[in-house]
Amino acid sequence: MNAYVERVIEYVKNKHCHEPEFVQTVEEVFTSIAPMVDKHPEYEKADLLTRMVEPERMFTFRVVWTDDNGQTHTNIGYRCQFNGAIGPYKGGLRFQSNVTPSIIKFLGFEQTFKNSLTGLPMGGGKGGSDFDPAGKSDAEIMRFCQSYMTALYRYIGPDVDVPAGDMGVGGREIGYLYGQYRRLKGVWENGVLTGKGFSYGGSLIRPEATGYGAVYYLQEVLKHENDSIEGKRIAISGYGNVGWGIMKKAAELGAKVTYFAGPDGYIHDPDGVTGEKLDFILEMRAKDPMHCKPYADKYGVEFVPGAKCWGVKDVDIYMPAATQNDVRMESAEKIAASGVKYYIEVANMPTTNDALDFLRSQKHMIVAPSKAVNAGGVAVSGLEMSQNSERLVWTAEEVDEKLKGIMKVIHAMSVEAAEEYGLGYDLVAGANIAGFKKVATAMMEQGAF
Ligand code: 2IT
Repeated sequence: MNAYVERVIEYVKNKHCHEPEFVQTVEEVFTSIAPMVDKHPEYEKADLLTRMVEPERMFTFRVVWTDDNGQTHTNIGYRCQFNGAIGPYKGGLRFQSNVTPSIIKFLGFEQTFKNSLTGLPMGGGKGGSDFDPAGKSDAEIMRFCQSYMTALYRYIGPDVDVPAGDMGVGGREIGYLYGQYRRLKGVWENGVLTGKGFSYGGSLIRPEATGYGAVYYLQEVLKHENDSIEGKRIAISGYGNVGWGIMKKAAELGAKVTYFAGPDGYIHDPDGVTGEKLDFILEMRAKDPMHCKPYADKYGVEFVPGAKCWGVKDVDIYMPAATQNDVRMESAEKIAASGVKYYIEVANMPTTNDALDFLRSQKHMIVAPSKAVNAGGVAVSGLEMSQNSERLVWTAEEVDEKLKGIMKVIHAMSVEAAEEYGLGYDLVAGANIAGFKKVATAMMEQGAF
């Protein structure tokens, strides 16, 4: 491998040894782009790669809020403004008790290359808090969001940094965050956040965009293999916003999700999650996000407690759509042994590096990386920013058409980038190289800082 790339990976392993997820993503991305660095010796002189692994800025802040019983709580807030070379920092906020600086940094690093892949002018950022929204009342969520925004509002803006949702942050939270931003600034700057409600500048299709985009990307992969989505059976993990979007779009296109896994085990529904079952999932999740068993009870289908559906044979496609490091070596071995051809990552970094390398080495498999597959979400966030700055509203059809086009281009760019370096149909390397290229060029042209 390229010696400069090796040195920077060593640097990150040593300097950031307390940030395992961040080290993991840097190693994955930089291993992929090594052949490109071979051809660009000027990167080393400009120390481009070290500059790329250090966020432009990252800060923490105290978020204090009072619960419904009058008890005060203190959480840690984060915002990482990772890379602004190609546009304002852009990326979601994650509210989850396991959030650490390492998780925020890995997500911000991934976001930088993902946003570049969309072709839209957005830099990379990420933020969040170790606040756990599970079991909190609506009023508690509102007070937390108001306190969070009070700490953050000076450092963001439509041309500065544009947060959105991620796990634990949906339309409700974005509403409270936006309300507080507007109250503090006294201006109508709705381009400061994306994923807003439609009544105050949100884009149609944004809630479904990540799941829909993932299925559109899958269609491009199938097309490449002279295959089609019609009749395909899909196993996914996660049934949040993203998993739900996959279920819905797959059903619309004549495929079906026949397995889905949650925190308590997995469901096998051979008829697929279609029709009113899609509404039931929303209800079930709103009542209790930790259990999917009620689905099996309601529809009389199989529920396997405490297990993941990795390795089941009666599917055509796997789509991990839950969270990072969901698929480790042990699961990857089962997936490879199942004979299933398509492994399409959806959640950010759902596969450990050793498991990903193993799956990519399987001759019978095609592996697609999350930073390309899930980019439809942030792409529609970019379209929301465009609508906000132009003070106009696009129809659902217009947004959906644009999303489809963007997913097509992301797949085509990845194919082209991999071919340019003689790597064949390598969607993982292709996405990394294509995403990296634009950021690298912009940084080189803007001088050393
Ligand atoms: O991981 C992601 O791309 C997101 N959570 C969406 C980010 C965004 O700004 O829409």
